[in-house]
Amino acid sequence: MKEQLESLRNEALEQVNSAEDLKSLQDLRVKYLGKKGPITEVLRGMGKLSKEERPVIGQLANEVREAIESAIKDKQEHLELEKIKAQLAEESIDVTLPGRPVQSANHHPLTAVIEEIEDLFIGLGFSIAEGPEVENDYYNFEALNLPKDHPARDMQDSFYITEEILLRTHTSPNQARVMEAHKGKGPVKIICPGKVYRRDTDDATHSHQFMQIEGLYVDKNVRLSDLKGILTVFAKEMFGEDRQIRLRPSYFPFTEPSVEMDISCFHCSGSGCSVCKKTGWIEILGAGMVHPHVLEMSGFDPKVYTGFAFGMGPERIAMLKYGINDIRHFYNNDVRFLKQFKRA
Ligand code: 2U9
Repeated sequence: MKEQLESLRNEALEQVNSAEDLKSLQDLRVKYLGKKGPITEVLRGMGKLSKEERPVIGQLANEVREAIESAIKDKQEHLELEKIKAQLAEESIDVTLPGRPVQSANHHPLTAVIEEIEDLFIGLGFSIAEGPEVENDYYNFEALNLPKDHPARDMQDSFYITEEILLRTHTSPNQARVMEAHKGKGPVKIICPGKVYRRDTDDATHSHQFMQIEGLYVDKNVRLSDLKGILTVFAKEMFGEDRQIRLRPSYFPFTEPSVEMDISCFHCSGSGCSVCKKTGWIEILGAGMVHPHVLEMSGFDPKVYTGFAFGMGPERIAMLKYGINDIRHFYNNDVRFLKQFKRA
């Protein structure tokens, strides 16, 4: 019995020692220490032994069981450690690998130009005012000195929802709304940016939907020279410190007198090139003194108040500034175009 137990210990320890994984170790535990295992069997047969043999064999059987248990425990710890080490080696991260480039977004070039213009005018004391794109005939035309039969309406044909409701053809109706809300009391000093619509056929320089930025300053003693000063600051900030401006007489139903503003060519400084079509000057915007009748219709007394207004197309400004040759690029959302305008 003694020899049997000792050889059982040697056999079990050898097998535990050479176990290659946790599963075979578990099988060995069941085989040697389980209820149907050889040690349990020895302990169960103790009754058949003599009084003298019983404690000796009992002690030995316990020692063998403890030895096997402890060997299994040690081996289990060893195998678990090995498993973690293998896992760590397999899943290790090489922190020296270069990262994947992150795609950074940028503003749409039109948004960037509009925000640049807005910032400039905010710096000159103007506020931003936005209004509805679906307008009624009164604010879009009548309040701006374009009564129903006025020939200038032909140049601003729109998309009509009903006879009286249309998509606005300019941002001016919003200025009329703001003036009206001031109830005849100045100053009104606003910049109105936004989308406008015209029934035009799209080509490289026309679009049925485009952006406008208009400005309005109504107060006591506002003069054409104030308009000239503001526009000079604008031209220099947007197109370079050495820009000069010139005002040419023009006509708009809502301003009197009306002017068009040119800047000296930023490409050739006035000597004549393809950008300025050999004239030395580039047309930038339209402006004028608010027509007394327009002031009156929006609740301002033209004997007390005067005002200037101007309007420009941010697409045209952006096309000139960045050398873009087709207005449709702004609306096609081609990333190859859009990602060229990343600001530093
Ligand atoms: C009120 C009174 C007067 C706004 C003005 C212009 C001149 C002008 C065009 C330039 C190119 C629009 O983008 S464009 O098509 N605009 O030339 N706009 S004065 O005058 C106003 C506006 C509102 C109450």
